[in-house]
Amino acid sequence: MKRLLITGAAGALGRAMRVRLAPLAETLRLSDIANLGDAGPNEELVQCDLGDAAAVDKLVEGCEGILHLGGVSVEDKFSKIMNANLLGLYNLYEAARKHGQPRIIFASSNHTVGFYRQDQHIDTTAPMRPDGLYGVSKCFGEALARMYFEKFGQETALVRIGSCMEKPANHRMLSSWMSYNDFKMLIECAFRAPMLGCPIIWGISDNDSKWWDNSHAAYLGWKPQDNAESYRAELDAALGKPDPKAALHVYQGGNFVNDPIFAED
Ligand code: NAI
Ligand code: 15L
Repeated sequence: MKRLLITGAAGALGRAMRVRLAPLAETLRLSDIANLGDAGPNEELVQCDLGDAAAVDKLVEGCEGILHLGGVSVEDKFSKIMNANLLGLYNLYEAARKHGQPRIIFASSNHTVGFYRQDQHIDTTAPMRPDGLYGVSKCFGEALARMYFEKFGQETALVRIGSCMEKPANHRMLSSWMSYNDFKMLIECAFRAPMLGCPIIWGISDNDSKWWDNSHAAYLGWKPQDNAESYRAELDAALGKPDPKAALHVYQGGNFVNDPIFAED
């Protein structure tokens, strides 16, 4: 494509995808509220707040695809979540509606279903069970995207990312982990698919241990290559045997279920 917008480009996933997705577009437009460093040869940098409707409108103009990673990514004060994840998402979808409806990949989260137990296997028809206000904001995001699809035909891949990082950091992530390379391939499949629609996709690698069923999304042709299982021995040696009673090993959302509601200043 000519121009791909990546929001949240200064964050952990944004930095990982900035390099990997360069071949996908003639120009990467990288945006964040935080500093983005120096622009590379095919990069445009835009520092702005997702809560600023006029700035987001300009940000989206001229883009053929959007990877939306920007926003609050853990439990936080509601006012912060509201600005970035609720208002910010509305601003993004309104801008997309005005500017040709570029396909969107929305970084949703496993925390939409965090209160399911790890011995439960679910698919995307399972009712949401968010484990905090952050999870609720991702439920809102999925609902908003769905409404723009039903009403206006706006296509979005709703990727419920498990734990996307270099390697799994604990035993829970033997099930929730997605490698950077598998995420990159999912993004390519979602942008290249002749018809995307508005599917929910579990963002996980081909892990031996699975809670989530992605069979409904086979039409995208995404075949994750990595498997968290190859890190089990390393985790056992570093962390010992997991405590089966700890929230981290009981709930799909792990420790997020114990987060408090953060007080406003
Ligand atoms: P991160 O916190 O490292 O990056 C998020 C970026 O969004 C940050 O650079 C931050 O400055 C930016 N941001 C926050 N508020 C903003 C605002 N008002 N306006 C503009 N930019 C703003 O998070 P990470 O790990 O890179 O995750 C990226 C996305 O993927 C997030 O939406 C997160 O919720 C989602 N996700 C990530 C998972 C993971 O394992 N890394 C798992 C599930 C979901
Ligand atoms: C998320 O949604 C968070 O953004 C990320 O920081 C991880 O904690 C991840 O979920 C997870 O559940 O491991």
